Amino acid sequence: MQHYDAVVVGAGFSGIYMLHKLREQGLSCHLFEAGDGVGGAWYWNRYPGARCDSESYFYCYSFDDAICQKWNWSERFPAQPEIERYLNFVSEELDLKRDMTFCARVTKAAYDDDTGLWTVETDRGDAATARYVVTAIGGLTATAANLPAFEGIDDFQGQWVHTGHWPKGGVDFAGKRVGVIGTGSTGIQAISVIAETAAHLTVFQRTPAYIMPAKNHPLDAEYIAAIKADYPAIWAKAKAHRGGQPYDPPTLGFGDIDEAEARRLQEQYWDAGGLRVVQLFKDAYTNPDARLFTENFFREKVRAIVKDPEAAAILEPKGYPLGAKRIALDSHYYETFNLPHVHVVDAKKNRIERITPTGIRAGGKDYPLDIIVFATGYDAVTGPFKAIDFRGRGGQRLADKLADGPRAYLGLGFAGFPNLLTVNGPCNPALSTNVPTSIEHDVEWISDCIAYCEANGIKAIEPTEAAEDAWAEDTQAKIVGSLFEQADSWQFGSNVPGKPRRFLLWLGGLDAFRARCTEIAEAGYEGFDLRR
Ligand code: NA7
Repeated sequence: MQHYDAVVVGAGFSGIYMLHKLREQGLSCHLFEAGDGVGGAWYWNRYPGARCDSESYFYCYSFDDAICQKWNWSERFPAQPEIERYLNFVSEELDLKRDMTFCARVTKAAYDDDTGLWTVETDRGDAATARYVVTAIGGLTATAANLPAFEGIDDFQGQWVHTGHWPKGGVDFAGKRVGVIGTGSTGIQAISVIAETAAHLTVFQRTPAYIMPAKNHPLDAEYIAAIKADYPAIWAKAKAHRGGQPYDPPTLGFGDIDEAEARRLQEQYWDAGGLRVVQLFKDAYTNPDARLFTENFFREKVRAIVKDPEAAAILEPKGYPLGAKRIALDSHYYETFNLPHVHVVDAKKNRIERITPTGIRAGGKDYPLDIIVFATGYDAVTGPFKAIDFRGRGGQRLADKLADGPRAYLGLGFAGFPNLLTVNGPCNPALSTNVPTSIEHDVEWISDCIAYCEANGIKAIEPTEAAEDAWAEDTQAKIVGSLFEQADSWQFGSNVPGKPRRFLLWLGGLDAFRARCTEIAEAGYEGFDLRR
């Protein structure tokens, strides 16, 4: 059996950088990846319209200025193919692919108490031992796609597909009657593109989202040059920001300007695209008047764009406060519902009862369909860990630890699982931030931690039960009184029937998280058991 110092699982943003860091520090490393190329979430999510809603110039690595200078983003908000190309470019620049095995899904990783080694197995029969295993499996991944258990799906005579593992050859919607279930950020992106070729499109919407125009556009050479010259300052700002974004926090309070001026700024920011509308006021989420003012602006926009008042009433966001669920960016989403062949069904009022051989039955009505697209999200954060049979000390199963909700120390490791380190694990802030900024932090922290163990003769490191308990509790404490409590969301696990309603992300802010992780490391890895 092949032996390595470290095995990395997954070749997305996390795994690519993790492999580079560990290799750079002289360890023998290998990476296993289920897809036939690098990309991770950006490999599997090749559905029509798939696009990032962080701006391209900071949705990328900062660690290597040569890479920053060499790569040119073509659009303000990068589309899936470009992000996949970027990750291939980085992997090739750093010559990483020679240490990667593709089409190899890790199915099991077990720790041997006697040897202190992990054995990692894949679905195609690879097996390797390693002293360290680092998971770079993401929190919203194909292995943990959420496919609601609708009755009748096996009898559907048409084609169905989940956005999280979209066929590489694409899906041909031309002339087809298409149904899309789900209007989270994925459905919102896919719907307007599917509508371009489908003969008829029915959208089944359970909860209307707060959506802003992305106003995506190509980037010109002058803009790109200015960004490249400014990268040191951009990265410093992103790393100090609670959301990992290189933005100045808003300074304007809702009461600081009159309503006419507030309205003028809202219009200006709406036209500029991106998240500015919700970042207009520093108290947009904490002051109920500010929030209502912003929520009403969204509702007015929907009513102004969508011509059919019945459709507008279904689409306008309501029933939960702004900020309680993820806000989405769109390209012509609302305008799509003005097309004669596009219809929206209120799937809260008219619940999807079943899939029939010829379509979907909702609210007692049959919708004949040729293709059903499930844009129904993921068993987020804990799902990808439960999809692999991780066995720790004494054969304990990680899936059992996670059965009652998210647990992990800092989202970087689990008690009972020595030398298993996790980039963006449960109870980590990453998915509430600009993810690559968080990933870089976690990868660098893990790499430093392993270097510390190697330098100090430490054979095994794992969080103590007490530290893990305290962090898991703090994760829940952080959201008490927050808006998140007022809605069902994947962040709460409430999109997956039977999943405990426990918040999956640590919401203390990336800036505070970075500071805490540094303190912990400087204190000799406080909260960890280190065995020589
Ligand atoms: P999300 O945000 O979890 O959205 C899933 C959508 O599917 C959402 O509109 C759900 O409605 C809907 N859904 C889920 N189950 C059902 C059933 N049973 N019936 C009807 N509708 C259903 O997933 P996305 O893929 O859009 O985005 C996930 C993250 O990936 C995103 O936040 C980005 O960070 C990247 P609901 O809102 O639960 O009523």
